[in-house]
Amino acid sequence: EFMKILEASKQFPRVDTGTRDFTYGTAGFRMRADLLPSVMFAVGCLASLRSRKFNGTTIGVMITASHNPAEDNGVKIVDPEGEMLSEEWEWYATGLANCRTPEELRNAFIHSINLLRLNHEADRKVIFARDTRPSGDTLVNALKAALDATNTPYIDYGVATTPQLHYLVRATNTLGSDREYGEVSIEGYYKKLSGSFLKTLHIEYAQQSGPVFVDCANGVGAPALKELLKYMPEDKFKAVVVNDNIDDPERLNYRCGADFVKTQQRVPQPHTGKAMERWCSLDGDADRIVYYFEEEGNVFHLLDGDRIATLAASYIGDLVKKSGLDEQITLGVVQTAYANGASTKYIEKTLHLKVEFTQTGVKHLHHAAARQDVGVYFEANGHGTVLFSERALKAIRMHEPQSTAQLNALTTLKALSEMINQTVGDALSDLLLVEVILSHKEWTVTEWLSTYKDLPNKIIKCNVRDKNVFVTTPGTADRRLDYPPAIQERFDEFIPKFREGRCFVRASGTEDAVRIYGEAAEAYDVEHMLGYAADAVI
Ligand code: 16G
Ligand code: ZN
Repeated sequence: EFMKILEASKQFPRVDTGTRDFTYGTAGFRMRADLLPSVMFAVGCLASLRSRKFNGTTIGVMITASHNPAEDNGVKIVDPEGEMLSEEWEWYATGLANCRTPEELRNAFIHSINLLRLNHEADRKVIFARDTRPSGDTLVNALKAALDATNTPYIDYGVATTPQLHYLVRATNTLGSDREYGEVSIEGYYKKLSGSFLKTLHIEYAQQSGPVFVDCANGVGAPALKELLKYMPEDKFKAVVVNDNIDDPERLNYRCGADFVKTQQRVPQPHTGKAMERWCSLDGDADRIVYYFEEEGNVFHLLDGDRIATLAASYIGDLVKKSGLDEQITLGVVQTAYANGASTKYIEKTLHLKVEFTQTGVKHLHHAAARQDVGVYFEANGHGTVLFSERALKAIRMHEPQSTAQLNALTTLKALSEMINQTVGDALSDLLLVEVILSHKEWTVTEWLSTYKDLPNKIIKCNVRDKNVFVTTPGTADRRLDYPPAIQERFDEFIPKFREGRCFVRASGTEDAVRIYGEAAEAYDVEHMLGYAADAVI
């Protein structure tokens, strides 16, 4: 095996990046696709080790760069339950990916086996998929070469969304157990989503006000949504697929998709919608979704991740009460510092639910949500899901309903727990969730928007000499800085000048820059405050 690694890796030499290292960050490895083949080979080796660590439990590898431009690509590893790679292994990933020669890689591989005390004879299995990027094919070859060299059996699921691969990992590893997650195929994924969606319709179902328009960012979400629609009853679910051109890579995420809409606060271009239509946008690998609509006169209204979190929390919270389970199941919401202050206030004061804050990055939110009976987590950017604990699922299963109302609520709750992707944020599953809730509540987008009023806010990016000197205070979920101390002092001076002012700075995990977030009661105060903040930072 070690000889084979040495030989095979020669085909994928590391591109010279000077003193810059590759790092396995919150989004795995992500960079220009031409730098990636050697990284992909290293990730294949690591996935094989990760699987051996669990005695042959299936590990996933997803090749995607999500909302980045088409010339980028990336890769991340999916752990046995369908969750992100455990943090302590990121160090090994970074170590292997930065080896400069085949000999170094072989040695690092052997070294990892020793440090991790792995039985390197253990069984192993890897499954993988990729998004629609043109570089995907070449990168798959590098991955396969590593899996062959390490004698690792694999299944190639071709082009799929990120959440589909997470689903497949979990389904594979729970097959035959009492926690069976679903059929082990992409078809099984569609069946599970559509089947549970239909079960939510057991009670009277209000026809939605017109179809939902789905901007698929010209990415993998487009074919996936079209496939899903084949399983959905046309009279119950109407969706219009927009931006589905996956044959022209130039168009991927270009002036469309969830990231564009959220950061630019405007509709995807060129715009084809009409006033008051219900729209949403997915990102390039379909793990994020945001909603929006335009009023007459092109007034744009965004319904972002915070809105989806509040909608889901209020609806699921109601269902728990209506089923008579509120003594047994508590609901918690997890947000990051980027969540609009008005959404937090609404969750705490109006919904009377607990909010917990974590650092930015899905893995942090996911773990915090997993500690709740039912944990709703969403980043403002539209990545999120709802997690049902084993305890909650058991309570739902065992509860004897005392009335038809309780029975109905219970049936809906159970169906939702199946329809919502429990492994990771999933734009298609979240789409169905929002549509079900709006229908059941008989709400239009205007009613959804009117639940609370967002505080004006803005995020700016600052290029600084070294973003790594910006160290946030542990336990403050990115809200405060320990270093450089002078910067936090200055923030503490100007923030109180602005009504409902909140402002923080953190190093980006995906770009070589820091981001400053500001929110306040008035839009002009936000601008003013960000001016002070940028002065303090640069
Ligand atoms: C990554 C994270 C996302 C986070 C974003 C922040 C995952 C899968 N993705 O894309 O959750 O919002 O980074 O980017 O964890 P930033 O660090 O550049 O602000
Ligand atoms: Zn994504």
